[in-house]
Amino acid sequence: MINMAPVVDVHTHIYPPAYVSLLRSRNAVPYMRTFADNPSAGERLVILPSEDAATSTARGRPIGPEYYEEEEKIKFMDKHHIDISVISLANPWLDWCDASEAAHVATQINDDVEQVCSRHPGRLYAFGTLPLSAGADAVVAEIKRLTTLSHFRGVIIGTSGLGNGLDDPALEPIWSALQSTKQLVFLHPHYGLPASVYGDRAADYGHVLPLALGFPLETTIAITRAILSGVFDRFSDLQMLLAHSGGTLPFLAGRIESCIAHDNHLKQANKISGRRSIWDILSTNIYLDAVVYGEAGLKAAVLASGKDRLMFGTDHPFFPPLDDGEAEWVSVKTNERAVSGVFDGDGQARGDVMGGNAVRVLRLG
Ligand code: 5CU
Repeated sequence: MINMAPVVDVHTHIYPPAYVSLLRSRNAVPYMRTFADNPSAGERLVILPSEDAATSTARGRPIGPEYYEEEEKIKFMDKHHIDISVISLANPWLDWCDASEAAHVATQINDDVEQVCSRHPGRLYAFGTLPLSAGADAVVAEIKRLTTLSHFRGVIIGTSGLGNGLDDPALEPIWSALQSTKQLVFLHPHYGLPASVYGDRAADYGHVLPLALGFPLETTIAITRAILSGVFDRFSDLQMLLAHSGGTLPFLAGRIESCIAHDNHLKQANKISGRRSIWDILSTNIYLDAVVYGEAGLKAAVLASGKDRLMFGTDHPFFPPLDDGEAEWVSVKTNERAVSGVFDGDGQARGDVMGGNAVRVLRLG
């Protein structure tokens, strides 16, 4: 059966103008700058903690209009036959922002993004930015305000929450507001793992270790802490979309569940019986993007959460081709090919993952 659903990209970032101005005004991570000792490298974006210490080609990454110009997003969508994108501010969001300024900056960025979406009717929707460094009251206020902006369908957050991770009791009013306003939480990594785990030769391998392994493990740890602390027991209607197919959660869910069942500390604290299982949470509260670049990872995601909870994404503007900027992006084709491979012979499911699920869940169009 042919599925006529539009193709929707739920994992696609932008740094709107207000954010770019802030990055250009800074000298500490995150910042954007042309380095005097390497001007031919052009303007560089330095966002990851490990990037600042690096030298030459590993120091930041080249940044151009594809990171901040809306027309570049539309061109990319057209080139890759993407009908609708749900754009989100890229990491590290406002995690670093001074508490006294974060609420104002979040408002400015969300208003910027609302305007961007309005200029492309039917093509762009968004996940909002939250002023997490300003504390729970400011965050709840922005969550409520987002419901008055017509293109927002949820929020993007990093793994640090208010600074103490996603098992922090101080997040409860935020989970409550997100649940009651029915906004999807797009959980995305940024911090990776401590640099020491990558060893002395990590810089020889560019960004591979932090991005390929640090990011997914960071997401896995963050969501597991949320689950262990009972967030989904207390907020049973809260819905989250996990970046990169949940990091490694689909693959490790069985092991986590088994460790819980065999943990004497949890037993003594009476925290084992009555809790919801990870499998139940995965199939009820968790959506996974299909940004995992291979069929094995995607099959684990389907087995864990179900084909009706999986949504295509690209991670644009990250992972552009290294050589031919005009070509279709290998990173995008790899994800598309994985979806086609896993749903070979099931056109309905392929179409749902490529866009139908996002249209239904995010009320697009
Ligand atoms: O290449 C990278 O560093 C990144 C990043 O920072 N954020 C993201 O979403 N994808 C890739």
